[in-house]
Amino acid sequence: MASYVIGDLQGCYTQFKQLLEMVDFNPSKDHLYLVGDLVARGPDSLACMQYVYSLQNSVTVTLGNHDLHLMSTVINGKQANPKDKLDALISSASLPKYLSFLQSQPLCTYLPEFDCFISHAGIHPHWTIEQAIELSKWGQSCYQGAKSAQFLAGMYGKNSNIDLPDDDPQMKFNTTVNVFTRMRFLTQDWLLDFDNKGTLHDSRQLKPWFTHPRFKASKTCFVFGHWAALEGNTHLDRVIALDTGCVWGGPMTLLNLSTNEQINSN
Ligand SMILES: [Mn+2]
Repeated sequence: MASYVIGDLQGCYTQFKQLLEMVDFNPSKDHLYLVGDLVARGPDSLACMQYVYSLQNSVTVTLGNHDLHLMSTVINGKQANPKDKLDALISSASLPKYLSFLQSQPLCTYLPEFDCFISHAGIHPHWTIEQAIELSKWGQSCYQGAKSAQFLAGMYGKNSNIDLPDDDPQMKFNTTVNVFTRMRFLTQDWLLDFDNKGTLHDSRQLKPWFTHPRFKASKTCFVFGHWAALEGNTHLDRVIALDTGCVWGGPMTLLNLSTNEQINSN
């Protein structure tokens, strides 16, 4: 049995299948973790969803911003942005089952056997693993529950705070979603910034979330996607960036959790 993590698919079905073939992925024995953003922008989001759905219990997805946006678009009956290239997926007769599948997936996961935490964008430096898992469960109850349309419609915007007020579920949901699926740079006070998606040296005022001292000597491994401009470089042993920008012409990257080996698609 092997466990693999693959970075952002974003509809790049060819490279996704190529990586699985390169490691001889066997869904009856192996487990696949996907860091999220299965869909949007790339050529074949429908094929990606079809294939991931077919893997069922052999796959775990930590949802990304594009996955949640797809959910929100469909559940709230909005038009998809043409640049997301989601028409074939949204007009598929199987869309309801794909949506239910996505709604059954978490925002983060922790694998004790590898001491490894996985989420789409990362973890806020002030959050413990336990707290992150609790927030993921709570957040999932929002996008899977009876008020999912409302929570998802209200998740947009650029609120930099990291408050988690129990008496304001929408704000708590937004903070949870923003950290797990949208975070890149943080301010000097470790608040969220939404305007920068460049590289490590773009800003003096802002710093990547993983530059907090907590991650420097971390035993726990943190795996994330979402930030193609990093080109897979965090300069930290235990913080692994897997979005290598396949949808922008780069490779797609797979991590073997048992060996720590990384493989790129062509
Ligand atoms: Mn993303």
